[in-house]
Amino acid sequence: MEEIINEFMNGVIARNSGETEFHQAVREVVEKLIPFIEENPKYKHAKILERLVEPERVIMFRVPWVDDEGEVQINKGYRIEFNSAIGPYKGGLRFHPSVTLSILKFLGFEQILKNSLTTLPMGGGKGGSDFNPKGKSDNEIMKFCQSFMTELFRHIGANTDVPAGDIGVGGREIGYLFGQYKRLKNEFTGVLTGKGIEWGGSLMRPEATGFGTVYFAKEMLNTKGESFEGKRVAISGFGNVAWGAALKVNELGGKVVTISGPDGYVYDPDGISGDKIEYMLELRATNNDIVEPYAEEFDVEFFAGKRPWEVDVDIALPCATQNELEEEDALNLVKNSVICVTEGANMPCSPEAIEVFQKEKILYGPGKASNAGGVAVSGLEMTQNSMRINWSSEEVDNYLHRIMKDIHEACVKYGTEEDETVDYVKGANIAGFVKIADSMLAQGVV
Ligand code: NDP
Ligand code: 2IT
Repeated sequence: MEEIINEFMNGVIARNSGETEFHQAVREVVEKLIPFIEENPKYKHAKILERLVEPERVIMFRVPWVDDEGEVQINKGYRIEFNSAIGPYKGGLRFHPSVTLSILKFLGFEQILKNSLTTLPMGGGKGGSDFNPKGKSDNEIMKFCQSFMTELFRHIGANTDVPAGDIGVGGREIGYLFGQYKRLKNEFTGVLTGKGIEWGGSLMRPEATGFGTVYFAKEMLNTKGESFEGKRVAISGFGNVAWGAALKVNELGGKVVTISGPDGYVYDPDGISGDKIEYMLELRATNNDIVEPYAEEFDVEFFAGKRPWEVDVDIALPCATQNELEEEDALNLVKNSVICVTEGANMPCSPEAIEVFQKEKILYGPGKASNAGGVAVSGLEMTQNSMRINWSSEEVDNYLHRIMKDIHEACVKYGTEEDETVDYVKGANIAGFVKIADSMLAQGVV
């Protein structure tokens, strides 16, 4: 089996040279899928996997704009329309200086399987720019978004491709992007999700990814007769996902003791709750991208240049970015008897870290399953837009809760091993794949 996997990966690496994050994401998936496909030859003969790793369309474009000093700036813009077997392309936009084609292809690839897991009819896509929002004025952000949409608008649509937010793209950016789309197309449609409540957004969308991650972790803990009650929890990041996760952990009786930024992490032994969580929103809004001011504001310790995984906790929720939890961090968590690691971010744990967790039989939830709540509520926003009605917070939250439970069940169904433990990586990959693969088979060689 190892040989077949290596041969497949060699092909992927040769055709997508230098795209290391994309290779990493594909390897994680095919390691679990190839043994399954070998047992199901119909997928093999139709070359479903070979087709799955090739995006249907990649759009790359220039984004020129003028900054507040009157200087011309040029960024790269991208949209990866990866797979439309089960619905219109769907996935976020990331604005961050680290954005490359490789990063967006890894995210778009993961999104195909994630969206399938949500049970909603959404294909996979991702986009973004190497634009750095750090230190930019509101006017500059608007100018950039308008220029970005001036090219993107011709490729997207409510039934074609529906972008949303990701790192560096929140409610403000979606507003500017939507305004420009509407102006260019002269139509008011659900072409983006994460919109404001007054103009077509869904209640609970800002909370959805973090809440969903914690609902998923709750289900995982439940398989061991455990819960969040009284547990110490390490969260990384201080953005949208980290914020939602912190709120829900508190509601379920857990204590959040860390958040982090690119500058380091803060350790708050009394717990990050109430006003302190609201302060996270203030921190993000400053556009300074540092978490240290939290430590000054609440008189707690700040660890410069360090990651929160060295703190003694029961549960870890990485919610910042890819490859932010590596082998050494995993060993630290294990040493401190962590019982559950659930990903709020996309691919935050390196392959070596995942190996540590799986070897030690620690509950490990991969992002494509555990952070699917964000895109799931995006799907519910699309439904509400189509119906031209708005659901209450309670209705959306009930849907979200049910979807996360269903995803957990699907992982258990496809990932339970002989010793009764659950390999959530295997479960998520196979459960997400089957629906896509069967749809691709039905639609012929396209
Ligand atoms: P935000 O922009 O709100 O926050 C991102 C956080 O991660 C910030 O604290 C950010 O700090 C930090 N971060 C980003 N890049 C790096 C880096 N290279 N090194 C260290 N820290 C970094 O984004 P979100 O909360 O929306 O996204 C967080 C994660 O969750 C991402 O992996 C995203 O793909 C994933 N996700 C998001 C969903 C959503 O609906 N928003 C849905 C599902 C997953 P800084 O900006 O200062 O670098
Ligand atoms: O990674 C993700 O799932 C997202 N950034 C959310 C995508 C979406 O379309 O809501």
